[in-house]
Amino acid sequence: MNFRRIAIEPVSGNLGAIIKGVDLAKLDDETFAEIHQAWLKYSVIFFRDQKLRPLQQIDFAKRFGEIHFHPYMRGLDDHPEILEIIKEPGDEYTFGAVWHTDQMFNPEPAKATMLYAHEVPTSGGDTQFSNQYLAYETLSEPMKGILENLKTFNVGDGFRRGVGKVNRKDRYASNPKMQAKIREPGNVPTESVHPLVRTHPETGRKSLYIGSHTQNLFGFNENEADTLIDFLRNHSTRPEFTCRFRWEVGSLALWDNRCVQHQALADYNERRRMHRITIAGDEPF
Ligand SMILES: O=C(O)CCC(=O)C(=O)O
Ligand SMILES: [Fe+2]
Repeated sequence: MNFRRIAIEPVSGNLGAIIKGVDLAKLDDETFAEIHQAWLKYSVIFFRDQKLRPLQQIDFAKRFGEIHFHPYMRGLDDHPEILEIIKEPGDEYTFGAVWHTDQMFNPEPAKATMLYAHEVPTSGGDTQFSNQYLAYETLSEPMKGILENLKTFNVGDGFRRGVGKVNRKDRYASNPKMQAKIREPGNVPTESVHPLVRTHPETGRKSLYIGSHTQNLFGFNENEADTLIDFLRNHSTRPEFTCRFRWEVGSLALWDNRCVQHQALADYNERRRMHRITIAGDEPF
């Protein structure tokens, strides 16, 4: 596709692009169509210097599909579609600071996540993204053969692998503002079974579907599953599959959870405040 209304500046060799020449508060359908194509092509897109009120961000998000509401975190009082991600100096818990794909513990995970920066640290607090098409394509044929048709078991709280804190309130204890957003009752079940190799419903490409929520592989012994999961999590986040985004106030990122893992970097001790909207997705196949 030729891009006529937007300019594109890739941020790495394998995924991610900054889209230029666009004011997201005043978007026409033709420009949106190009943005959508760029999103499918680069898997994560970024915009700089946007000035969006909450309703304008919600309107842009709705162009990609229905809004997804987080199962156990509350959004803003006036705009429940928006979850404010906030970290204050002294907070030790950083939301999303491990490689993952959003809502993988959900039977119908959010297809996309949009993050819009309101306050950013003077340095640090970048976000990394990793291309899961490549993670799949670079596996050997015998390994692809083993992984084909495998199913993962995923949970919202890592009880066996991962963070090791089963109770959500405890997990968020060192970030009181995020802890206060946990819905009551906070301990709603968050479990899912998904294909380890999935097909993207829009691009038709296969990708690896794994992240920090993945606990087990069906049919394998625990140590077999652990070994494979460890290998795949390392492989799927190899530096050459990734890009890294430096936030500025007014930056907006939109990533495709069907083919991208991401992680927040916990390398700062200043206030950082983002407005996050997730878009509903379908059952992976
Ligand atoms: O704050 C970030 O950079 C990303 C956090 C995250 O994982 C998310 O918003 O889904
Ligand atoms: Fe995330």
